[in-house]
This record gives sequence, structure tokens and C-alpha cells, in this order.
Amino acid sequence: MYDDSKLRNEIVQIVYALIHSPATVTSPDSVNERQQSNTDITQSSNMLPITSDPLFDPCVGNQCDVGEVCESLKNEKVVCILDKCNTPTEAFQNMALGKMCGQSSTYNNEHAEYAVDGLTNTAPHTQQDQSPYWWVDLGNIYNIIRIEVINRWSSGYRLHDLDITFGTKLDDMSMFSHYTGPAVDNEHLVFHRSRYTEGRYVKLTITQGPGILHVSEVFVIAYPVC
Ligand SMILES: [Ca+2]
Repeated sequence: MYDDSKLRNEIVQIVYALIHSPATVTSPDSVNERQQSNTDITQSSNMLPITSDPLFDPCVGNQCDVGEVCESLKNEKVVCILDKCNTPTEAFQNMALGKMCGQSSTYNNEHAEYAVDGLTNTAPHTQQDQSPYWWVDLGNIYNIIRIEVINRWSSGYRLHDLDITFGTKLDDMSMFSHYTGPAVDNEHLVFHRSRYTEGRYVKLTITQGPGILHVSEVFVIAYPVC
């Protein structure tokens, strides 16, 4: 004789076995693997090849304005900042004022420094030399914007065939400008050079001598080179 309660227990066991069969059980390891896989996918989608390259420089090909330099930041960003080495932040100044000078010879104690004392009623004066010259040492290397010469108050005609040269050494000078002249008394001459010009020394030489060199003032308008 079959007991109803026994039959009911067997049915419950069969149903339990079907629900918990191995085919439908998900092991803890499988869950972890799927989660790990999803994590990998998420990480990969955030990794752009261009930013993962440690050699990538976002400033390459970036054109900042003239006088600015490009600085690389994180996340492919850049910033343009003022290039202090090539762009002056202050007004151009006469860098020759008060600097050390020399000349080919000295007449009547009118020494070379009279050309950089800021006064137009004083002037250095060479003797009559075959190629009289005068020079100034700016004390450091500067980017020279222009050179100005104020001629003497008298006998101004003596200023002619003038080579204006510049350089980092007195024995290695380059041409800044040439002035044929002759000049007149108190004439204010201004010489520009379009090319970038680095120099520490500026020299004036009369090339068609014999002659006498005496100018009241020489201005060297320049700014420091980093
Ligand atoms: Ca002077």
C-alpha cells in the first residue's frame, strides 16, 4: 500500500533535483570571470592609443602666436605662454648708456666714454687715423634692434664712409649697416637691421681715411638674450 505522504515527499525531491541540476547552476568562479571580462572591456574603451603613447607631444604641429612658446599639458591640452627669451616684456632701452668703450686713439683727453654719457654736448675725439674707430662693450649679449648716432655739434662733415658692425667678440664682427655721408652737424642717424642680431660689441669705423671720428652719442637699442 502506497502512503500519500511518501508519494508527496518523492515528488518534492524530484522537483528539487530538477531545479538544482548542474546545468543550471552558476558557479562562483564563472561570475568572477564575467565580471573581470566586463572590467577589461571598460578599461579598453577608455584607452585611446594616442594618449597611451608616452612619446606623444600635443605641442607637435601646434602653432602658437609669434613670440609665444607651446607648453604641453595633460589630456592632449596645450598652453601658449610668452617666450621671454625672444619677446621683451619691457620697452626697448639704450643698452650702451654708461658702458665701457674704446677708440683707436684719443685727442685732447676727449675719451671714448663721452659717446655714452647721455649728453649731446660732449663727444669723444680720435686723432687723425688711417681708419679711426670707436667701440662699446654692452657687457652681455643682446638682441640689437637699432643703432642711433648723434653727430657732433661742429665739423660734422668728418662723419662719412662709416661701417657700423656688431659681434660677440671685437675681433669677429659683422656688418650692421653702412653710412656713406657726409653727415651734418648734430645730425641724428638711425640704423635698423631686419634680421635677428645678437651682439655684445658695437663698433663704428671710418673706412675711407685718414680721418677723425667724433660723434656726440651712440644709442644701442636692444634687449637681453636668454
Ligand atoms: Ca656725449
